[in-house]
Amino acid sequence: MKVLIINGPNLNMLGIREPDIYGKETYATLETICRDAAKEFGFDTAEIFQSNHEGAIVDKIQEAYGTFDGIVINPAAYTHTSVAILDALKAVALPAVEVHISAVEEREDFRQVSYPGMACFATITGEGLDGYRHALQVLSEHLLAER
Ligand code: CA2
Repeated sequence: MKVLIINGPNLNMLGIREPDIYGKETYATLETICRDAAKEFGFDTAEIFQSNHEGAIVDKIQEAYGTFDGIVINPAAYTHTSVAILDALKAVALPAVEVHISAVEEREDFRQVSYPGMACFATITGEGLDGYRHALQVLSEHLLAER
């Protein structure tokens, strides 16, 4: 099983600013959490990709077609704006889980819509960086049940 983990804009700043919302852990820690959890839940390959550019994220999702079995995605601010990322997820039709570090449902009105989430079979919010471990567990269970 191969998983692609995608992180959107500014998540590379984790641990540097806004620790009250996103915690004190750095992006490097997030990568370690993802690699360890991917192994734990039976993924042979876990590629972790971060970009601040919408088109680069769309390109990466397209490249996943035929290469990866599933996607875990935190589109960050593009969550609330990007029909392009939604369309890319729909186009590749890979099982995808959306993850957010914060409890977006308890935040501002503009965070109450998720376009990419409309193409995801599960959404995990408000669990901090552990949410990525949870997302990988949910994706693994889904892929194993599909076999
Ligand atoms: O809670 C999440 O994971 C979000 O996807 C994070 C996004 C936000 O726009 C979404 O509404 C919810 C923001 C990511 C920015 O990350 C930063 C990390 C450290 C310092 C500043 C920003």
